Formats: sequence, structure tokens, C-alpha cells
Amino acid sequence: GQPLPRVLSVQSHVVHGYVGNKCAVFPLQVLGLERSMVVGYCPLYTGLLPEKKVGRLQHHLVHASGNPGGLQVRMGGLFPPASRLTHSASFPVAKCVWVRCCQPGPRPARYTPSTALSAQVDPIYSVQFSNHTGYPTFKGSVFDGEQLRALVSGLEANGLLTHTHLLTGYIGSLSLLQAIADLCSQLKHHSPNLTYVCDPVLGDEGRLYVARELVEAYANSIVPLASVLVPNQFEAELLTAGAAITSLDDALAACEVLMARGPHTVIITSMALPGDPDGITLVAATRLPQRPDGRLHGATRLKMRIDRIKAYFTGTGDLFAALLLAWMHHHPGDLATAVEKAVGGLQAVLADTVRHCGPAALAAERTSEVCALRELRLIPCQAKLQDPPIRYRCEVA
Ligand code: PLP
Ligand code: PXL
Repeated sequence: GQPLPRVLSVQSHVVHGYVGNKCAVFPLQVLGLERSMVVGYCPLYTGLLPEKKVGRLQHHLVHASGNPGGLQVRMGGLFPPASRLTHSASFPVAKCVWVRCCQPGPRPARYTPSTALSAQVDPIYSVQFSNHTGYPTFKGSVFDGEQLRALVSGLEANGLLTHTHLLTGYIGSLSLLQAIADLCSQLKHHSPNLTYVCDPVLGDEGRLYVARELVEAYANSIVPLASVLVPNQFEAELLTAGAAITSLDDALAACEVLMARGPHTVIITSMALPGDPDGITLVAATRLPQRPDGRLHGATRLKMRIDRIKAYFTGTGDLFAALLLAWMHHHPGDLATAVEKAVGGLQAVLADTVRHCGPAALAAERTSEVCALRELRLIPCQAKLQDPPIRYRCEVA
């Protein structure tokens, strides 16, 4: 079967608040890329298992998995009809799990220990700052390429460089970006099917917030290595030699240009189209075959219009990239569903944050207090990240 996901996420750390890895690690963990349970053999048990028993169950299942018995474990909710029960599946650890036997039978003589519990998210911090850079001040330090190489060599020496996914966001320095290119090649050596989800953070709305030299480095060294590229409108323009994107067709053309250089999937995450000041348009294109029974019956060019939320937030792109990675993993061959769930989770967090921060959502002056009030409310929205309310649907572009 599929190797269990292990994500290496190279992004910012902030002590207070939510950008970079603070926006990525928790969502990836609660979306099942951390501890998932592998379902094994259970001749006896049926019913709802309270939280305090989950640990025991988990322990038991680790030892029981890998055999073709037939137990289903699900978080909450109802079981699928018996005909849809499979021998094994994995689900995130939740407060309650349903357990039901589907194929009682003799206990096998030998249990194969599962590796499910080693599926995990490993963060590397590209910077460590007190808070995000939109606050009136910030303190901290930036990681460089040499420091990244040191960590990677430690992982390698212990046989820990076995990640199935690489996720990168804001990278402040050219030397770190070059080390990431090398890291990616090294990871591919161990996992030829590595999925590299790259948010090429360069700037937004016409403003560059990294050194110029990074544009070229992304275009030449990183884009060819990426599997899934998630630029915003400005970044897509920069990476396609500056041609303005002012229509859906321009956006699709930019996706083609970028895909031709390597990535199998390109999603322009937020575009302002002329004539639609109240909307944000997302455009997605993929070379991966899409399931005919998926949300858009195999379509590989998608668009989605989202109502613009009138508020200023930081970290939304980071959260989107993490959610997309998780949902693409859970819905292979159905990019439309993955995008809908990622957008649904993000919108739920934004709506809750707006509700919570009141007038500060719209304050033009970025005082520390305003910035702190606008921090994304990821943790209170855990349930909505896991089961996102879907208000926006993809359409065929
Ligand atoms: N292990 C397995 C396979 C189970 O099905 C259960 C179900 O209860 C447990 C462990 C723990 O439950 P109990 O404490 O009821 O034995
Ligand atoms: O969300 C992007 C981001 C990443 N890392 C740091 C930031 C920001 C945005 O402000 O300050 C340190």
C-alpha cells in the first residue's frame, strides 16, 4: 500500500501567534498525518470507546495490525454499510472511536508491529522570531543553509530522512533556499515518490518581501523540484517572467508554463480579477489523472470564486498549503475535493477569527494589540479543520 505520510516542514517559527510552522504542524497533525491508527484484528469488541480507552486500543491495534482480520475503527459518526468495510484503514486519533468487528475469526499466531505511529510531522524552523513581521517590532534570528545542512546530516545519520512529503514556506535567505534544493534531492533519493508542496513566498499585491535574488533561485532551482506549487497571483507573475495575470485564461496559461517546468499541480491561490472586487478567484491545474467518480468527474482545470473577507490576516497562505497537502493525501485523484476541504477549513478559521476580534479585523493601523487580536484561531477551530464546512465548490475552468 501507500507509505505512511511523514512530512518535513521547513517554515518559520514564531513564539507568539500563528504563521509558518505554527500554522502547519497542528493542522497536519489533526488531519491525521501524525498519529493514525491502523486497524487490525478484533474478534470481540463492538461499540463506542471512550477517550480513556483509546490509548489501550491503540496499543492493542499496533500489535494487531498487519493481519487480514477485519476491524474498522472510525472517529465518531456512523459506520459505512458493511459492504464498504475494508480490511484495514487508518483514521486520526480522536476523542471517541467506534469499533466494530467485521470479520470475526481466529487470532493470527503472529502480530506484525505497525509503523503507523511513526507517521509524523517534523518541523524545521527557517527563522525563529518573537512574532510575525507585521507587528511594530520583531526579534529573533534567521537560519542559514549551513545550519539546515547540519540538521539534515543528523537526520540522515540516524536513518530518519525517510519523509514522504516536503513542505516549504517563507525562506528568508538564498543560502537556505539552496540548501532546501539539496535537501529535496536527498529526500528523493530515499523516497522517489516524494511529494514536495512548495509555497514560493516572494510577496503579495505587487510588493516583494524577499531579496530579488530569491525570485531567480525559486524559478531556476526550486520550481523544477516541486510537485505542488501554490503561488499567489503576484508570485505566479514573478515566476513566469513578469507577465501580468488579469484573467482566468492568463492564470491557466501561467499554470501551464509552471507545470511544464516540473510541478504536476499548480494552484494560484488568490487572484483579484478585474470587475470582481468582492471576490477572490482560485485557479488549479494538474497533470495527475483525476478520478472520473471524483467531485468534477476527472476535470484537471478548476476554478473557485470565494467571497473576499474584509479583514487583514497573516498566515492564511501557510495554513492553506498545509491543509492542501493533507487533503490531497486523503483524496488522491480528486483535486476538487482536496481544494474544497482546504478552503473550507481556512474559511472556517477566518470566520471564527473575525467574529472573535471584532473591529480590530478592519483596523488599518497595525498596533501590537491589533496584530495579536488578529492571530488565526487555529486551535479552537480544530473540529472544523477536521470536518470542514464546505460553502465554496470548484467548477471546471
Ligand atoms: N483492544 C481491542 C482490540 C479492543 O477491541 C478493545 C476494546 O475494548 C480494547 C483493546 C480495550 O477495551 P476494554 O478496556 O474494554 O478491554
Ligand atoms: O505568513 C508568512 C510569514 C512567515 N514567516 C514570518 C512572517 C510571515 C508573515 O508575516 O512574519 C516570520
